[in-house]
Amino acid sequence: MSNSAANKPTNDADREVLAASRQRTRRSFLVTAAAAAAAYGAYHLLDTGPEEEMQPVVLEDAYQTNAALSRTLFQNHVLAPTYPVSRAETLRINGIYGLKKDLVPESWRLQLVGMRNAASHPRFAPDVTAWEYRYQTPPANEDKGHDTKVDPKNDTATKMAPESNVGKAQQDENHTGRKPRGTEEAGQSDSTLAPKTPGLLLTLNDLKPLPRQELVTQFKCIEGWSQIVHWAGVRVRDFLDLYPPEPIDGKDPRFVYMETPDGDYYTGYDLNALRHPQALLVTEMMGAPLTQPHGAPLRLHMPTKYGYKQIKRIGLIAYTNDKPDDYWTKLGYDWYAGL
Ligand SMILES: Nc1nc2c(c(=O)[nH]1)N[C@H]1C(S)=C(S)[C@@H](COP(=O)(O)O)O[C@H]1N2
Ligand SMILES: [Mo]
Repeated sequence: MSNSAANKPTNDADREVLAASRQRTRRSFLVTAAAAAAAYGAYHLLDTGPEEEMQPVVLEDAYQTNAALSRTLFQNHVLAPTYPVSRAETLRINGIYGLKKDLVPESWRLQLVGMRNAASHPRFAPDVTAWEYRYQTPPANEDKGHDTKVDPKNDTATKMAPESNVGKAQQDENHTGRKPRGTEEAGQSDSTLAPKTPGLLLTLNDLKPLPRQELVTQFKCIEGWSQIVHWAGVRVRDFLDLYPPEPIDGKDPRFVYMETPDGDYYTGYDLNALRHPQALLVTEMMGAPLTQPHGAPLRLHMPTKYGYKQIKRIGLIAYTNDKPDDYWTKLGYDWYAGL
C-alpha cells in the first residue's frame, strides 16, 4: 500500500484533477446511497471501477459520506456477491506487518478481553498480556544451539565465553516477540493492552463448537487489485454469541479492537459491522489450513471492507467503548474502509 499523504495536490493542474475526481466520487456515492435505500442490487453498484477504489485520502468529505454510508449498509447487512469455488484463486501475499517471524503454532493463543463473566470461564487468565508467544528462531541461529538441540561442545563453549550472552539477549527478544511492541512503520497502537489486563486465552479448540462456514468472495486491496478467494472458518457473529461482550452502562460496547501477537498490526471495528453474516474468522483458505504469511492460525475476512481491515494472525480481540486505533488509519486511511 502506498502512503497517501504523498497524494496532496501540489499545483493547479493537480487540484483540478482532484476536484473532478471529487465530483465523480460524490456522484457515485449518491448512486450507491440510492441503491442502499432500494436494497436490491446495492452491492453491485458499490462495486465500482478501480479509479474510484483508489481514492486518495485528501477526499475527506467523500470519506465522511463513505463512513456514513458504510454504517447504513452494515445495519442493513447488504451481502457481498459470492462466486463458484471454480473461480477462486490463490491469494497473493501482501502485508507482512506483525508476521515477519514465523510463530510457533502451539504458542498461539487468542487473547479475548471485555467478555461477559470472563472470570468464571475455564480459560480465564488474570493477565492475558503475560502470555508469551514464541517465534521460530531463524535457521542461522539454530546452529548456535538452543533449547532442544544443544550440542555439548557448543554448550561448553558458551559457559567459557560470556560474550556469547549477546546472542542470548537476541534470542530472548525472538522468544517473546513482545519487546519492543508495535515498532513497525505506523508505530505503537494507542489501544494496546495495559499489563495485568484480565481476559481469556483461547485455542483453536475453543472455536470448535461454532458452525463451520465456507465463503467464496472477492478480496479487494485499496492498491487497486482484487482476487476471488475460497475461505473457511467461523462467523464472527457466532463467535460474538459464544463469547459475548460485557455490557457497558447496560449496552453492548460499540467497538472491537484486534491486534497481532507482537502488536505491530492492529485494527478497529464497529461491533455491529462484525455482526455482518459474511464477516469470518478464517482458519482455511483455498481448501487448506492458513499459511503463516496469510495469517495462520486465524485471520479476519470481511468482503464488504478493504483488505487492510482484514487482519492476519489475530492475537487479541478486545471489546471496548473507546474507538480503537487502527494501523492504516494512523497513516491517513479511512477508519471504516467500506467498499
Ligand atoms: N497482520 C497483518 N494483517 C494484514 C496486513 C499486514 O500487513 N499485517 N495487511 C493487510 C492488507 S493491506 C492486505 S491487502 C491483506 C493482504 O492479505 P494477503 O497477504 O493474505 O493477501 O492483509 C491485510 N492484513
Ligand atoms: Mo491492502
